[in-house]
Amino acid sequence: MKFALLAAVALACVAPAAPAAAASRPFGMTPERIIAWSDANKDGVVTKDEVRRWPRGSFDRADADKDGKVTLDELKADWAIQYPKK
Ligand SMILES: [Ca+2]
Ligand SMILES: [Ca+2]
Repeated sequence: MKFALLAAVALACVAPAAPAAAASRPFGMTPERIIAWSDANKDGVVTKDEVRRWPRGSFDRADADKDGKVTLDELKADWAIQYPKK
Protein backbone atom coordinates (compact mmCIF):
# COMPACT_ATOMS: atom_id res chain seq x y z
CA MET A 1 0.00 0.00 0.00
CA LYS A 2 2.70 2.42 1.02
CA PHE A 3 4.77 1.40 -1.97
CA ALA A 4 1.89 2.09 -4.33
CA LEU A 5 1.50 5.54 -2.85
CA LEU A 6 5.21 6.23 -3.16
CA ALA A 7 5.15 5.07 -6.77
CA ALA A 8 2.23 7.38 -7.52
CA VAL A 9 4.04 10.29 -5.92
CA ALA A 10 7.22 9.48 -7.81
CA LEU A 11 5.32 9.39 -11.11
CA ALA A 12 3.60 12.66 -10.30
CA CYS A 13 7.00 14.23 -9.72
CA VAL A 14 8.52 12.82 -12.89
CA ALA A 15 5.71 13.67 -15.30
CA PRO A 16 5.96 17.47 -15.15
CA ALA A 17 9.73 17.22 -15.62
CA ALA A 18 9.19 16.30 -19.26
CA PRO A 19 10.62 18.99 -21.54
CA ALA A 20 8.19 21.87 -21.45
CA ALA A 21 9.48 23.63 -24.53
CA ALA A 22 7.56 26.55 -25.96
CA ALA A 23 6.34 24.34 -28.77
CA SER A 24 6.83 20.66 -28.19
CA ARG A 25 7.29 18.53 -31.25
CA PRO A 26 4.28 16.25 -31.74
CA PHE A 27 5.32 12.87 -30.37
CA GLY A 28 6.48 10.47 -33.06
CA MET A 29 5.74 12.93 -35.84
CA THR A 30 8.05 13.94 -38.64
CA PRO A 31 7.37 16.13 -41.66
CA GLU A 32 7.74 13.01 -43.83
CA ARG A 33 5.01 11.18 -41.91
CA ILE A 34 2.69 14.15 -41.90
CA ILE A 35 2.99 14.58 -45.66
CA ALA A 36 2.54 10.85 -46.20
CA TRP A 37 -0.58 10.74 -44.01
CA SER A 38 -2.08 13.97 -45.26
CA ASP A 39 -1.43 13.50 -48.98
CA ALA A 40 -4.72 11.86 -49.90
CA ASN A 41 -4.10 11.72 -53.66
CA LYS A 42 -0.42 10.79 -53.29
CA ASP A 43 0.92 13.50 -55.59
CA GLY A 44 3.69 14.38 -53.16
CA VAL A 45 2.25 17.71 -52.01
CA VAL A 46 -0.62 18.53 -49.70
CA THR A 47 -3.35 21.02 -50.49
CA LYS A 48 -5.59 22.81 -48.05
CA ASP A 49 -8.40 20.36 -48.76
CA GLU A 50 -6.16 17.50 -47.73
CA VAL A 51 -5.16 19.05 -44.41
CA ARG A 52 -8.44 20.05 -42.83
CA ARG A 53 -7.25 18.50 -39.59
CA TRP A 54 -4.06 20.51 -39.36
CA PRO A 55 -4.09 23.17 -36.65
CA ARG A 56 -5.57 26.45 -37.88
CA GLY A 57 -2.98 28.62 -39.58
CA SER A 58 -0.34 25.93 -39.84
CA PHE A 59 -0.98 25.32 -43.54
CA ASP A 60 -0.61 28.97 -44.48
CA ARG A 61 2.49 29.26 -42.35
CA ALA A 62 4.10 26.20 -43.95
CA ASP A 63 3.14 27.24 -47.50
CA ALA A 64 6.11 29.55 -47.87
CA ASP A 65 5.64 30.36 -51.57
CA LYS A 66 1.83 30.69 -51.16
CA ASP A 67 1.01 28.44 -54.11
CA GLY A 68 -1.69 26.64 -52.13
CA LYS A 69 0.37 23.50 -51.71
CA VAL A 70 2.75 22.40 -49.00
CA THR A 71 5.72 20.35 -50.13
CA LEU A 72 7.90 18.21 -47.92
CA ASP A 73 10.67 20.82 -48.15
CA GLU A 74 8.29 23.57 -47.07
CA LEU A 75 7.06 21.54 -44.12
CA LYS A 76 10.62 20.67 -43.11
CA ALA A 77 11.58 24.35 -43.20
CA ASP A 78 8.51 25.23 -41.12
CA TRP A 79 9.32 22.54 -38.58
CA ALA A 80 12.89 23.77 -38.26
CA ILE A 81 11.43 27.08 -37.09
CA GLN A 82 8.58 25.69 -34.99
CA TYR A 83 10.54 22.91 -33.33
CA PRO A 84 14.18 23.96 -33.22
CA LYS A 85 16.55 21.19 -32.23
CA LYS A 86 18.27 21.78 -28.94
CA1 LIG B 1 -1.92 15.73 -52.54
CA1 LIG C 1 3.96 25.95 -51.40
